[in-house]
Amino acid sequence: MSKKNGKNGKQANYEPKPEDKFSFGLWTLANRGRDPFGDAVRPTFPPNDIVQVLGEIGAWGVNLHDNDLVPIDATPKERDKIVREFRAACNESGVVVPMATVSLFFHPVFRDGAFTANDPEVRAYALQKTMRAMDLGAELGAKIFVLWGGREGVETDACRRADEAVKRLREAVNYLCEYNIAQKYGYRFAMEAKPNEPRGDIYMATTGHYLGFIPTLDHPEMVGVNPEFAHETMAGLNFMHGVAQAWEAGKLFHIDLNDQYPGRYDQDLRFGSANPKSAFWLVKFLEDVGYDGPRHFDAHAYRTENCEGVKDFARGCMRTYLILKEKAERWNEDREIQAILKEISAAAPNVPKNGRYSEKGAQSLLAHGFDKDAMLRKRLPYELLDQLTVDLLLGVR
Ligand code: DIG
Ligand code: MN
Ligand code: MN
Repeated sequence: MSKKNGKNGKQANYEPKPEDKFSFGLWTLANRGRDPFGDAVRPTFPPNDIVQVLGEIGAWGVNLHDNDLVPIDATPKERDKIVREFRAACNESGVVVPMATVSLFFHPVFRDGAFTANDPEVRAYALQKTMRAMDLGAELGAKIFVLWGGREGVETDACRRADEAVKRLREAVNYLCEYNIAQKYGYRFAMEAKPNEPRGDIYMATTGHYLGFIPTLDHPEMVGVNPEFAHETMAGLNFMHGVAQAWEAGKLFHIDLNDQYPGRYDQDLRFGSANPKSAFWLVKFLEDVGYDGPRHFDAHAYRTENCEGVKDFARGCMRTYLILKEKAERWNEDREIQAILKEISAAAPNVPKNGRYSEKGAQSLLAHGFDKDAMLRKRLPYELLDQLTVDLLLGVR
């Protein structure tokens, strides 16, 4: 792709580097374009070939569900051979495995959920499968384990009480935290929310639900969140706000980047392709706070794409992130923008400070006279501030 002028007129370089920490799930490039109304349009893309392509296009990491790599009924011998060859492919391409996860949603046995299923045998199998997926991830060097409860939900609430589902989920996560400790894997668990699809309603529908759930666990320090742009957007939420709250709580353990038009099924679009302005505020936040985790793209190419188009999709995710990262740097250096920020945050003299409560402070606050007319005269030039942002994003500033 062409290089445009970047910061200070230097040739911009939007080529990804390992230090950008861009990662993709095997399932993203392997997506063959099936949807509920149509069959696959692309050939299978074997894991070891995906790793090679990721290395070629500058990605840092590759992530996987257990069965993205090892078929569910593989024998131990077959499993070990597959893992050995995959590790060799990763070493050959210089691609690392930062995150592992488990498919508790594809096999029909999970049709009623996994950890929250009504059948205790399914719940037990879900635990066993997850433990084995943790073993696999640890073997590949992963230190983050994502849990997405895609089937943990209902079409009818006649099937179980919703608080019983919470209890079952807590029991499973507590158990897996103990397994993590016993095995000395050093995982941090990242819980991923989604409001619906494939179930009519999914428990723990948003990142906020998980932030309320985590403190009730036996090992809350071991558990964080993996917010996904598309999922929070499906719920009609401002994605960056949820990410900011998770970050502020020390719980942003991973992130799933993609894009999504509101009010639609989970589109998992190329990052920044639908809402570049929302993507900008997200990238700006992650870079401003110094987020050092993986920039993971949980997305896939349009069904209309061929194999080359899948590479275009993956390059586009990383390119857009780097373009928006540069825009964020320029926003932070823009004199007019920064002057407005300084003005709108300025406090009039002798305004009582809020901060922590004190008897003296409270008395002073209660005694203070507020001149509401003077407060109303303070301008809030947000239209100008936002237009300057739009100018910058549209490349005319
Ligand atoms: C879907 O958004 C989920 C699954 O693909 C996976 O479990 C998780 C990992 O990022 N995202
Ligand atoms: Mn999704
Ligand atoms: Mn995801």
